[in-house]
Amino acid sequence: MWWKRAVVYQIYPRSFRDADGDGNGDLTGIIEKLPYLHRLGVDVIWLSPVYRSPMVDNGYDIADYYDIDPMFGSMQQMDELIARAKSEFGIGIVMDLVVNHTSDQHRWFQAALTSADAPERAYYVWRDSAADGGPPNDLQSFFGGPAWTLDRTSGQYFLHFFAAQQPDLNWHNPDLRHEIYRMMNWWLDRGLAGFRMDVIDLIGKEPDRGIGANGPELHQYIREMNQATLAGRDVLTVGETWHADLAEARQYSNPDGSELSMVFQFDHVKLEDATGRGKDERVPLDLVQLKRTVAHNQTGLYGRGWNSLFLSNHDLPRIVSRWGDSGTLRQESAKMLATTFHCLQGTPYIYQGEELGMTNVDWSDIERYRDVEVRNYYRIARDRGMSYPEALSRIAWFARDNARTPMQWTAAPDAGFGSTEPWIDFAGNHDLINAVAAEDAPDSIWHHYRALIELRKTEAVITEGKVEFLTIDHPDIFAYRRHDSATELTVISNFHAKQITLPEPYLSVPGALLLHSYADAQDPRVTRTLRPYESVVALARR
Ligand code: TEU
Repeated sequence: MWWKRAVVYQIYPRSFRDADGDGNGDLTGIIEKLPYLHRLGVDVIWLSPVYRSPMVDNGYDIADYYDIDPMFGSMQQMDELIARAKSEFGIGIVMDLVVNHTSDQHRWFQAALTSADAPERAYYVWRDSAADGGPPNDLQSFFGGPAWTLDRTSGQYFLHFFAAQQPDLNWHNPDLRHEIYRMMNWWLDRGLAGFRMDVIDLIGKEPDRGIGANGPELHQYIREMNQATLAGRDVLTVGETWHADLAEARQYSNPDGSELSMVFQFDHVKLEDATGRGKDERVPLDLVQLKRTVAHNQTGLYGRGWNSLFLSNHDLPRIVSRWGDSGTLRQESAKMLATTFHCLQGTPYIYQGEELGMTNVDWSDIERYRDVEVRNYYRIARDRGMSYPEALSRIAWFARDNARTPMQWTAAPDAGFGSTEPWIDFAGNHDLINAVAAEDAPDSIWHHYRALIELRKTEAVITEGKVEFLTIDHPDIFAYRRHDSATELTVISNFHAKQITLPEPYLSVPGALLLHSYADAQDPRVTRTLRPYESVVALARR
């Protein structure tokens, strides 16, 4: 279970590095940047999809699982990436596995459209219209609007939980499942280190009963998949499960290895759900609720499963803009957030640019956004009468494009991303925020991430130690202890922009300070205060 000690770096290929100058990132660009990732210290790259795709959802709509999209390169370059990452840098490649749905351009769906008798017809989910001729029921797409689209030729509707160009696969069909396992083995045999499984909690769907996530046969399929593909291979598997509570997460990450290594739980990034408000509303962070949520899963999975640790991905706005300060305290707040999550138990995931403290965009024109989800949201909101400024302000807060602007390598006009106009605009601050500047500055966010990764490699307590949450009701401080028989590590973070008095119990925290979110590293036990976003790690040997 090497993945318990691993740190994963997520690459969104289209926005990472454009080596061939077509405005889109590519595999050659990733190969070129392997030394950078090695200097940061990561063990695994999770590559968002690079398969052949019409790019309605930037590769999450796959037209051919056995081919690389020409936008990204070729199968030969993919093999080269897998081989060189491993042999030159000891880095494993985890591919995105998108098997809840395909692209409507996949040959299975094309065959299904051509003939209602084609075997592939049963790979998808078809239903007759309701009595009024409308969709079979009112299931909604996660991208807005009905989850059913009419196929005029057959007069039947097909299911799509995402865009209409992403028809859902029917996992109840054994031939389909067999095809998926064959494909997974084909990739694993090429030397992959594992899979990140896109919306895997939807594969047990029962649309007639209105069930998307956590269907009755979900875990049966995961176990079957495990037996057919993963069993006997030492790989990292992580399920993207927006609907996994603690009980579900335990089942997926059962230490008996019958399902997956771990899952992404999203409770901590969708706290607003509990307030009944949407992700398009600027709900301030409820820190106590965040701590309760994290503590619930940390203690609940201890010894009974495994956590993933993340603050960002390609679907979420930039964390420093959301929970930190994207202005003057950007460095301090980004380091505080990273420290707080990286010292918990689990496998940490870093999303490209997070290690630089990249920020949200500040766009006042809808035309600059590229994401299908944003475009659908905009259309529906405007149809319902929302004003243009209101729609834009909401989009600026939640848009996935926030995370998808080109990676900021240098201060040059093209940000070192590539020499032509990129497919999506720059966030617009790479003169200040870029990898070259970050590597050059010893007190940068980048060096802080490097130090956190190194600390994980040297201190076993971070992987295995017990976790105990401290002053969970405190409105500003996120603090916890990790301990084993040899070591005690304490993290104390001020999550807010105001200076506070360090509460009494923390004055006697043992050990030397290893990490600090401020460049001038004062000891809060001496100053008796925590400055805005001040965060420290103390380590004591027993
Ligand atoms: O995301 C699943 C998912 O539920 C997201 O649509 C999420 O609700 C939304 O992005 C939050 O803004 C996965 C992929 O990570 C995402 O990029 C894909 O668009 C989606 O599946 C469909 O494959």
